Parts: sequence; structure tokens; C-alpha cells
Amino acid sequence: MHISRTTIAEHNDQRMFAHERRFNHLASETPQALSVLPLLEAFQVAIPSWALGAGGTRFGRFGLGGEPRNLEEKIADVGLLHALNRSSGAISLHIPWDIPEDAERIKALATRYGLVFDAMNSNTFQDQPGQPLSYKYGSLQHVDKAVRKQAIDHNIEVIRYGEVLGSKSLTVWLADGSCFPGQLNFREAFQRTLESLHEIYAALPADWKLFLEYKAFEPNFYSTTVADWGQSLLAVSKLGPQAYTLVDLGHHLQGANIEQIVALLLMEGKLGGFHFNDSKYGDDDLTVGSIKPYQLFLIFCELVEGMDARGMLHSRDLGWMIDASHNVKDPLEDLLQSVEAIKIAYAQALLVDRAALREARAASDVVRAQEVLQAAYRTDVRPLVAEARLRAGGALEPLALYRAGEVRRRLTEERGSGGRATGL
Ligand SMILES: [Mn+2]
Repeated sequence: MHISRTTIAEHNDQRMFAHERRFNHLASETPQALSVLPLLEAFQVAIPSWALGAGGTRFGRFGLGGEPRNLEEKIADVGLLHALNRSSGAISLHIPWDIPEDAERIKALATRYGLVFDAMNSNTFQDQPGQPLSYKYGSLQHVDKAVRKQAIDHNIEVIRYGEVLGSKSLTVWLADGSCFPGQLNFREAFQRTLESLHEIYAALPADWKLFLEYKAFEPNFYSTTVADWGQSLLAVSKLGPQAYTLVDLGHHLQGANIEQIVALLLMEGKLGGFHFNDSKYGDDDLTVGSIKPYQLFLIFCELVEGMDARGMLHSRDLGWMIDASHNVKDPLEDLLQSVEAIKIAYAQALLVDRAALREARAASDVVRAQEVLQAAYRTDVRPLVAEARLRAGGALEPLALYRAGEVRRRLTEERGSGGRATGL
């Protein structure tokens, strides 16, 4: 399944007049918009291999049709997204599902689509067929040293697969915790986890990063051993300079001020990666920007300000990834929506008048500070994001082109309707 440059050019030609009118209007009203175009063009968001099929809940899963059947087809799907939006130039793999049988061939395939390999993800939150020891009571925290060793070895194996593909980071998310009071000694569980992480850290190549993701609850419902940013920061600080905290938007308790967390992690030089999604109640894994777009904008304001304060390159120095699940939407349409939402929030954050904001803060002018932020948030930057996409060779309206090309119908014809994408 392939969308040609000619098809994209024809699509763009039909929309060019209307687009230019909208873009010129924005550029005349917001002159600084032009200067952010190169930043928008450079910004890439990795797509996780597990987000390309229908997700599900613990109540059921509704099939989709045309789901990728193997790693090659997952790469093809991300390649399709990238051809449309020129902002999805990386794929994040999950082991054991995405073990590359022939790494050189997989690398060459990704290169053909203009993709690189983002963070590698290990999995010790469920048992695989034939696995000698069970993770029912945890992995890196387990009371049994043999179980911990099995989990450590798995993580090191994931690093080795990633090395061959050219990945530069390992993301560790642990389901480890307890379901009932009394089940676990918190201090000992944390110490065992940290010891295990030290062994994984020691196996990192010199130019790799380790991202430690935290999550407040689920699947364990009483305690999680790396439950919040404080616990992750504590662990990564003890691990060393190659270890960083990863923030997943859905992994906080309701009402948490994520933008403040981001600001402080960046200040400490310990924010490494980012998982985008949206939620109303818990780890809902919904389309980015579908529920709380203003929160996403406020987070991006802190990301931009915090990265600039440390002289970091927005496009490169943090790992940007979507981590979502698609229960009722076509995953590829959902991912196009998510990437668009991310770029809109990023563009708005870039347009904040930071000098005016600094002045308002210095004068304790609360009203003015809010006005400055919301002036950027209420700017319709869609023509700006579309212009960046156009300049990068993408489609002016990726979703419209995806639908006009009947991509899902064609994928279903090619791959069948009964298949189920692996990964989670
Ligand atoms: Mn995540």
C-alpha cells in the first residue's frame, strides 16, 4: 500500500488556492508564524508498532480489517502515515512481538519509507508462551532472584535488537506493584527494582538512553513500584547520566499538573521521553487533543520554554512518541489526528509572546499573563501546520487524502479482515 508523490501533488493542487488564502491571512496577522515553520517541519513523532491495529478493553475487542500481520506491514503503515504528514518519521518497536528476523532487510525497508527506529520497548507485564518463570507477582521487583534475572535478560536482549536496527533508547515500563495492602514491602520492592535496573543500565551502549516510565495505577490497584515522577526521578538519578524519566500523559492521577512536572524534570535535565495520548478518567489512551487540548498546549509551553532554557533541540533532544489505543476508530486515521493535534499545540506554544509573558509575571499581572497565553492558544494555526507539511512534501489534508484513497478498504483487500495486529 503506497501513496505516490503524484497523488499527493494532485491533492495539494486542488486545495492550493484555499490554503494560500488562509495561510497568507495568518502570516499577515501573526508575522512570527513564518519563523516557526522550520521547527514545525523538523518535528517528528514516533508511532508505536502496537497502535496500528484495533485496540481493546478488558471487556472486548472489535476487529478492524487490514491490520498489519507482521513487522514489515507495520513499517508499511507508519510509512504511509509519514508520506501523508511528513511528521511520523519513526517507529517504536515492542519486543517480543517485533523481533526482526532479518535486521538488515528490516532496516532497509524502514529507510525506503524514510523511517528510523525510535525507542525499543521491553515487555515484562505479561507471560509469553513457553516462558519459564511467571511475572504474575512482578518482574524487576520480584522476590525471586531467578524471575528478576529473566526480566533483566529480556531487557538486555531488547537493547541488542535495537542496536542492530539503529535505535538509541530503551523504554522500561513496569507493571510491577501490588494489588492489596500487605502484599509488598515498598522499600524492598523499590530497592530490588533499582538493583535490576542497574544491571540493565550497565548493558546500555554508550550513546543510548534508558527511559523509565511511571504510572499511578493499573494493572496493580494498590501500589505501583514506579508510580509517579518522583519515584522515577529518584531511580534515574541513582542510575546515572544515561537514565531519564519518561512522561506518559495518561499515567497520572486525575487533576495532576503535568505541565509543572514537565517543567521541573526539564530543569533537572532528567526528562527524556514523552508519550502522547489523552484521557478523561485514567489511562484512557484516547486520541491526542481530543479531550484536553488546552492542557496539551500548556504542556508544550513548558516543553518549549524548558528546552530553550537548556539549549536543547526540540526535534531531537527528547523522545516524542504517541502511546494510544484505538477501540472505535481506524487506527491510522486516529494517528493522523493525534499527530496533527501535537503539531497544533507545538505551533501555538511557539507563538507565545514570551517577552510579554515575562513582563506580566514580573509585574504580577495575572490577567495579562493569561491573556498572553490564550492569545496564542486561540490562534487558528492549522494553516501554519499545513504549510509546514506542504513544504516537507506532505499532503495539505492527510485525513481527506487517506479517505479519498480508500486506504482501509484497500488494506483489507490486501491483508484480509480476520487478522489481528500483535503487540499488547
Ligand atoms: Mn506509555
